[in-house]
Amino acid sequence: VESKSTFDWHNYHDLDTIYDWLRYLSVYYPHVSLVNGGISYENRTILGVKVSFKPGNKIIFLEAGIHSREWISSATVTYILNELLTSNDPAIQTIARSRDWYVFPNFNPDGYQYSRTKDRMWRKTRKPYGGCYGADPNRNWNYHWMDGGSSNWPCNDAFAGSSPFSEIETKSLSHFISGISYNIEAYIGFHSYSQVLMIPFGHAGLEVPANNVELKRIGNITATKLSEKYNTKYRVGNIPEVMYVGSGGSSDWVLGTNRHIPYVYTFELRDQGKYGFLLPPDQIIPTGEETFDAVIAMMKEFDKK
Ligand code: ING
Ligand code: ZN
Repeated sequence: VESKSTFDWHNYHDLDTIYDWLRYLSVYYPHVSLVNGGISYENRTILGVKVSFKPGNKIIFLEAGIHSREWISSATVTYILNELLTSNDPAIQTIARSRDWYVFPNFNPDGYQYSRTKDRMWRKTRKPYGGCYGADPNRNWNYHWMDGGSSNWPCNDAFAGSSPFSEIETKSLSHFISGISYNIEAYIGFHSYSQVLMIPFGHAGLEVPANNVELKRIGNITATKLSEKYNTKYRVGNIPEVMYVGSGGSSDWVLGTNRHIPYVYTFELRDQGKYGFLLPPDQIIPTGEETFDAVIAMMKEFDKK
């Protein structure tokens, strides 16, 4: 591991480059340690970091890259992670150090590398299913599985898998999350694109969280903060309200089977379709800045309780 990092936010990076940077952080920052979320179908590690400044903190969990073509998702959480560790702003330092952070830039490492090298628009895992490849890792979680907005046809981009947790990635990550769930204050997922801040649930039952009103109130404050720097407008609402019905998503499982987790949100980052998944790299830093501002604003609302 190099003693100085050359990682940057002017371009998107390969999985190995992201993972090397996480390893670098774990060596040179005493509060950072590596965490292993499991192993992918093609035997890659699902690597994350834990940032812990003091014992007893609640956890903010950042999930990114579950869909491989949504490169801005991974880039944004690495941006946030870097800010948490390097910001000189005392107010940011205080709030960053008041939580433990689990950051996973690549929930779907096989898909990410496939999107980097073979098919830029790849979304799913890479497990073979007859003649087609991959299940949608955001349709494969075991809560209201196959209850709307997912497909049982393996060639479909929203293929739910052969059974709940048929994908080693979602199965192992669910175990990892279960192991820390009682300490999680907020679980925040990142997708692209559309500029919406989503609240569970995504399944067809039109279920809403017990604290739906509070989640919407905080969501609106978060979106307002996000718009301040670059005037990037977000819509806020339950998943079917602001996107579409989709079942078996990670956020449905996280909240549905861990009702003690107070705050579960999913961002659909930039843009609104001009570039879509091919968001130009010169938008990584602005997206990172506004999204970090938004996450901090959200946490300030958590603190008011
Ligand atoms: N959007 C999400 C998707 O998986 C979503 C929206 C989130 C649906 C959570 C269901 C549950 O389709 C993208 N861009 O992937
Ligand atoms: Zn997605």
